[in-house]
Amino acid sequence: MMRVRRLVNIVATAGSLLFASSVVAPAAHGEDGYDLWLRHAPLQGEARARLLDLEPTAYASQDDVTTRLAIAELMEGIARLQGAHPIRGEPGDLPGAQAEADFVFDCRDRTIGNEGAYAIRSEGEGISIRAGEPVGCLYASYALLRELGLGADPSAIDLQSAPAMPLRLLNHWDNPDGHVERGYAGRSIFDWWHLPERLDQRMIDYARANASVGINGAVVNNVNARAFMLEPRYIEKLARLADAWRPYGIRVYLSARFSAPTEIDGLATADPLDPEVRAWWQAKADEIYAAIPDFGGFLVKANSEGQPGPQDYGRTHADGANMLAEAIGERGTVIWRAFVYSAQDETDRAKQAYDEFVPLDGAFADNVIVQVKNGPVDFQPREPFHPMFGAMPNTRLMLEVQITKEYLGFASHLAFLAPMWREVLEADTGRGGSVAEIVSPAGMAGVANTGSDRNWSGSDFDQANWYAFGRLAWDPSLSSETIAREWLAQTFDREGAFLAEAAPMMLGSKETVARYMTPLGLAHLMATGHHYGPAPWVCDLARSEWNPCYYHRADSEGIGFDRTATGSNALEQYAPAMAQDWSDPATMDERYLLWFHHLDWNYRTQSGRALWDELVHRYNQGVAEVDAMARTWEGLSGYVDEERHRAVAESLRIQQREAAWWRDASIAYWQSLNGLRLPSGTRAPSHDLDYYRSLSFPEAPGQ
Ligand code: BDP
Repeated sequence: MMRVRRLVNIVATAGSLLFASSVVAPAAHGEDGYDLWLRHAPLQGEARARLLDLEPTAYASQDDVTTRLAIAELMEGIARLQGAHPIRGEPGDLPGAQAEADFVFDCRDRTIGNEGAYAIRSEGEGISIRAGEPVGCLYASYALLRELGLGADPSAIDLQSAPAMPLRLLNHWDNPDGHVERGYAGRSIFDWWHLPERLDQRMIDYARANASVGINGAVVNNVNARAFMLEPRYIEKLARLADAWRPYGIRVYLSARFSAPTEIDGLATADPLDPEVRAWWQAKADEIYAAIPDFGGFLVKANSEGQPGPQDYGRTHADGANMLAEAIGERGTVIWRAFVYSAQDETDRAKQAYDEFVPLDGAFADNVIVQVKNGPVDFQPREPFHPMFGAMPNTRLMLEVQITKEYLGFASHLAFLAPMWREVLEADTGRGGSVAEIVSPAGMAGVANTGSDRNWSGSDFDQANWYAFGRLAWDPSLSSETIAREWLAQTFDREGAFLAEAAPMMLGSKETVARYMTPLGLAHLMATGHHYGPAPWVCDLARSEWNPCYYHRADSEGIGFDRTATGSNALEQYAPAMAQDWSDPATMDERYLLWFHHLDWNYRTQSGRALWDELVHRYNQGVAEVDAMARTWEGLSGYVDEERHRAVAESLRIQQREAAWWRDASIAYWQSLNGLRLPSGTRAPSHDLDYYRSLSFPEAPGQ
């Protein structure tokens, strides 16, 4: 039914509430990316005409702050999609009537399921939104806006969804002084200095962005934690954030430094079996819960890269985790990281987490989750999935991925990470299911890429990785293509011709980076410390496993890490079927070739080319693909506002230069070892090896 649209006041009634917003002129500034995927740009043509049949009026059978938000978000979003420019008004007190509303919310429908589950259906002339809990209604509002924004017919909506895993968390590696470890988007978004009195609007916009993709918690400080963040003054600050985020369904978590009792209160030990230490953590947990009743829990990096932990006292990871779990009790969760490797262990860094944790299976308390990185080394452009997945059937395991691109070109290289995460989630562990199935009772954590940059993530395309993380944690079966197209349409333009060019560019981008940085399963060839740029020649750092040479093992004869039975035998940590897949270089997926095998330079690869030629071929392919991406983007200027188009084009120019640098520096180094000529027709490195070795970037960000 076509109704007369009120152009001055858009009124939504929610039970006994009136929500009003007024139409204002569009803001004068161009697009700067701040609105992320929540722009709700006006629909055009038929899709717009269909949506104009609905009036942004809503009714809800109950009143609570999250339901109000769900309504406000939906009403505002619908108005924007219809072409109005609403600003939010104050909720008023006028009674509303269900019969007059086009959007009817029931956010306490117990038949729908737990937490975020929802059902949205076109009914009569309007749309009904039902959820078991108010946060489900909030997720439903965002889902409906997404669908309508993609052009769905409002009279044929039928959406049901529930989160695949309970914990969908961002992990911020933000320090209290505002520096972000591995952050490439400016300073931290958390203004600890001015909290609790001053709450930046960004904290609300952040919660909103997270909720819109189903993220339901944030660990707000670096895993390399400062003990003082557990002091009372920080608990106050944290409580203010928790209050601001609660309506959006975002719980706060803290990284806890294991030695905090000694550092904050001068206890003689942090031994987890010491009664005084246990009492300290108990009191600390009680203090936090008194201020933040829904505090999520602690994340702990222990006995890893110099962090304190239970092993300092001859205790195990389980002893440490269980002590904290007892202090927290049923109120929250202890998330214990499995990212550990020891300086004393001469075997293979890729094997160490498994060796330390798998014997502890079953020893962790029920409210402990062990958080495992996607691969066994460290967020490399390409790694096989971590062998711990599936190997600890009596322990809840959570998947940790890195949204910030420490090893994938920072914020200047375009690399869409959904395909990488999908590969891990889909991987069949051969031991009770896929990685997605193994982690579904626990969840997924993403190391955040947010910062104070106006566009949040340092580049427009890096927003897509934040978006993709949330969408996959909600539903790991979503295809990368679906996610890419959704994100592009909401962020830039819905035009089919635009999506047909831009989506494939995104989908191949991560593999492109792997080709020009670490082709054929090579890993960890980045420069020391900041990890910016190539330095495969570094062989003299104090700890062997900090050296690129440790990973590539190249010499005059060959290259690669032998992880078969003749080498470290890391393969045996996988289920036999998986180990089998990777054991024969002649038949395996060659993207993992040199991760598992050490081969002669003249080994014949599956293409028929010698290994050396194949390596050079892949470097060149990677560089050519970046050039193609830059051309594709150039051709899309008609679809994207000038400001953002230019910003992406400039990043692509950096990526073109750096991809060539990666290729040339790497080839020059391998040639210095193998003395081989370049395959005919190949362009020689622009400089000699000494030049590449002499480059130094002490100011590179994120260290
Ligand atoms: C490495 C990072 C380092 C982190 C560490 C971790 O270089 O900054 O502290 O991971 O995950 O990749 O703990």
